[in-house]
Amino acid sequence: MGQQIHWFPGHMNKALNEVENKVKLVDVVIELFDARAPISSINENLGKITANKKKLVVLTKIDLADAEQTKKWMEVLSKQFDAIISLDLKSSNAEVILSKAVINLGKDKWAKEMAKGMKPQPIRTMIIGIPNVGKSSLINRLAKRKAAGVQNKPGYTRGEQWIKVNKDFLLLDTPGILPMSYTDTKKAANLALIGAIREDILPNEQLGELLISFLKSHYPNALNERFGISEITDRITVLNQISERRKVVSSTGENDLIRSEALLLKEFKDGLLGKITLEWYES
Ligand SMILES: Nc1nc2c(ncn2[C@@H]2O[C@H](COP(=O)(O)OP(=O)(O)OP(=O)(O)O)[C@@H](O)[C@H]2O)c(=O)[nH]1
Ligand SMILES: [Mg+2]
Repeated sequence: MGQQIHWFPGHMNKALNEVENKVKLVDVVIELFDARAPISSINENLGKITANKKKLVVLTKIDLADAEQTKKWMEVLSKQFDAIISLDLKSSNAEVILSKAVINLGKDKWAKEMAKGMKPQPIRTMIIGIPNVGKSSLINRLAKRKAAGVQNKPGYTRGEQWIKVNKDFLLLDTPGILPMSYTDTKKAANLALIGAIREDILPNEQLGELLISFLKSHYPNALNERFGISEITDRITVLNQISERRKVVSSTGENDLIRSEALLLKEFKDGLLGKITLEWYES
């Protein structure tokens, strides 16, 4: 697990500089973390750039995550950031919950403006986060428009724009950023497993091994319902079981473990294996 993984497509690099400039324009930074891997979602480059801004963390995709772990992470992360909420983007009150949290963080600014005899100005915000974490979905939700530009692949958003969410709250759209390199292969693997970076950044065998051994230790029943695997053993056995169950075979009739592994990874990423959090809070 010692290898370093580099990831710096041109637009990601550019986006980091753009965010640095845009951050200067806002009062509150809304950073999205995927609830299935909240720690791997923390972007250290972004943290430095946004250090002197109020930070509201939003855990996304809670419908795909383990509710018990989400609860624990909410508690833990609330001590590290100015505020934290979790959002189900399918529920109707996303805007109300977010607006309340933003206004709460913007109150200092309003007090200062009023002290100067000014009319309180809308709180300016921006949404940031790793690719595929739900930025466009949330922005579309807040802008009350159709889900244009929402894609289940990393690095889709490239442009920015201001949106008036309500009279108190303005929002700037910004692209997702990733750190330029990973010294931590485990984090990169978690991000690949949840679809936040391209899977081919790591070999499928490595992702499969990681996922299967994690499920074995943390969610031993996770492969039962979809694949009829009542006891998770080792990777090769599991892949053979999937091949047999789903009839994933080569032209010569042998189990196709490569395709079975891809299938497993895809079903996990799509949330078909149940509510699973890859990073557990270890107290
Ligand atoms: N299950 C579930 N899926 C979600 C949620 N939020 C977003 N998605 C899905 O996740 C995928 C990515 O969402 P986007 O809103 O495009 O994410 P993004 O952060 O804008 O992605 P990039 O622009 O690629 O960086 C889409 O398929 C969404 O439908 C959520 O809360 N739950
Ligand atoms: Mg987007």
